[in-house]
Amino acid sequence: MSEPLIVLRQTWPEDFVQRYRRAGYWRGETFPGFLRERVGRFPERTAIVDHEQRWTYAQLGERAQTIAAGLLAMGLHPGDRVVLQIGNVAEFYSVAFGLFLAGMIPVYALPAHRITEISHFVHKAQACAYIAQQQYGGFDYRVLARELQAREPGVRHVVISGDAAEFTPLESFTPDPARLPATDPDPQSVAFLQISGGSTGLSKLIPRTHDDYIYSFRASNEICRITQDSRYLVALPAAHNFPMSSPGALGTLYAGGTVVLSRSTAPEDAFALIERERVTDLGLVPPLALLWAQSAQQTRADLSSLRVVQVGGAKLTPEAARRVIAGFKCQLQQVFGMAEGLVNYTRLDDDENTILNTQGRPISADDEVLVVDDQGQAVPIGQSGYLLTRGPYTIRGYHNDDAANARAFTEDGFYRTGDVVQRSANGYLTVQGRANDHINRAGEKISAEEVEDHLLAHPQVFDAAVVSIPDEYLGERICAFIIVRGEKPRAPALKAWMRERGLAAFKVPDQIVFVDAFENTAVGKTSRKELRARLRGEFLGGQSASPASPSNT
Ligand code: OOB
Repeated sequence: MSEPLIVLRQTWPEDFVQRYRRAGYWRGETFPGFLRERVGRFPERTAIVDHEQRWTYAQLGERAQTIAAGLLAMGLHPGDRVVLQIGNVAEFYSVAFGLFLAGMIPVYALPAHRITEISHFVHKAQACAYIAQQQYGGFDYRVLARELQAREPGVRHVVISGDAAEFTPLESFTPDPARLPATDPDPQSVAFLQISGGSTGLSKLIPRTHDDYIYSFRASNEICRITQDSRYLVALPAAHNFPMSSPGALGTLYAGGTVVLSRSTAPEDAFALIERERVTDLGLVPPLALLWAQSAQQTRADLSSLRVVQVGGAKLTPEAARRVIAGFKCQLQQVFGMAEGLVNYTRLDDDENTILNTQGRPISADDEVLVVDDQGQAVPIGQSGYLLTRGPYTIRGYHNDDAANARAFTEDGFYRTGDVVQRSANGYLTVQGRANDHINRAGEKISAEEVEDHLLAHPQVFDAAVVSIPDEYLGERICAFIIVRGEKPRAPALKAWMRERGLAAFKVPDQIVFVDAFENTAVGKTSRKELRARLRGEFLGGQSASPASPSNT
């Protein structure tokens, strides 16, 4: 007997649904329809380049259909949530589209996530399957899969690309068109769950619908002038919202262009690909943009195909922006976005001043932006305030998380982004900082609270406060202040212990400072927020911020 079909929905009020449809944003497109249409229109064009592998649109379509049929044959059902953890390889897209064709809902994990995060996603999404690679970046995901099944009995299916050991090999699936659902999903249903940066505590799951997400990259294509001649390089993790849809790989496929995958972020590897594939567009976080820009000035590789370098995910200072332009000798576009929705771009025809000094303006005329003070009152143009937003591709709530929703959304449906911004008279935003204690480490978002919770589980840690410290290379680095209990652990041992707990390496503190006490803080009287602010202030007053090593070891 088949289980009832679960359809996840987003909760836009009906008047907004009507408005977004009337305006032509939501056109009733779905991911299966998008793929089918492109396969029909561009069968022989190259969709994806991954090392020596080149897939045409027809081949991408066939792979996706085979995967959909294989998953259904295994006993998965439309509506099932499936955690997907695949790096920058072609299968990322065949599996994602395979899940869409089967009516299933991918939950996009990053390759850096470990058992702690993956278990949390499974739990929150009530996922029944996990799809990963045998190995990526030197890590064996079958080990993670074993631990996952031991911890989460609900994960009944594991599919592995490559040598699958005891699990189902992705490559064993065979085509069976008769198995595929006869109808496409409801365009307003949830297509996938994206991972939030996690400003407080653990990451939340972001439900994006077919209609809203397709609108976001269709409109991004227009702003970024992506066409079938575009060749877009994915160097950031493919599962991240920026290289996925701003306009990213999905925008490029929507336009009939070519997606080029890089497994490496080293400039020499990427430059070889740019030259070989005549890459036209790419997106980077600021530290990588600066590193690549510097190398671009010395490289012998031919980068003349580059048209636009996008930088986003963390603040690009005006000076850094200048260096990016000088290094790449092509157009810079700043991108200020969030997986919850709102994306801002500087426009390709903006003047230099705007491109250097702002993080752009929203995609849509119906992106409502409020900049407010502590009391929720709008601040005058040009003054700093908290950014709130609602619009045709910004979620109205996280998946399965009433407590987070009460904090993160206003009663009338605005998302509290947690960003502090200034807005100019013509609607451009300049990011000033964050309202909450989340750390933006080279574009990776880390919750101070989550890291503190892990540290507190260590037997020799009495108390811990985790703060962001400005860092020349990373933008911000993670610093943990620790009061020990009993014998003082060695900092490297403590870091290794955190990694062994199965935590993504990017959350392990870059720096550990042992202190005797958190002075002046009567326990229970000072909020963690104030304590973190004070420690951070003392630290910065006491010593200058020197660059951290880019690795966490
Ligand atoms: C992107 O998405 P997320 O969900 O990883 O992180 C969102 C947060 C923003 O709220 C903001 O705090 C920060 O990342 N951020 C920026 C920024 N772009 C993102 N802060 C300053 N300047 C920028 N340009 O990071 C993301 C999603 C889609 C496109 C681009 C980035």
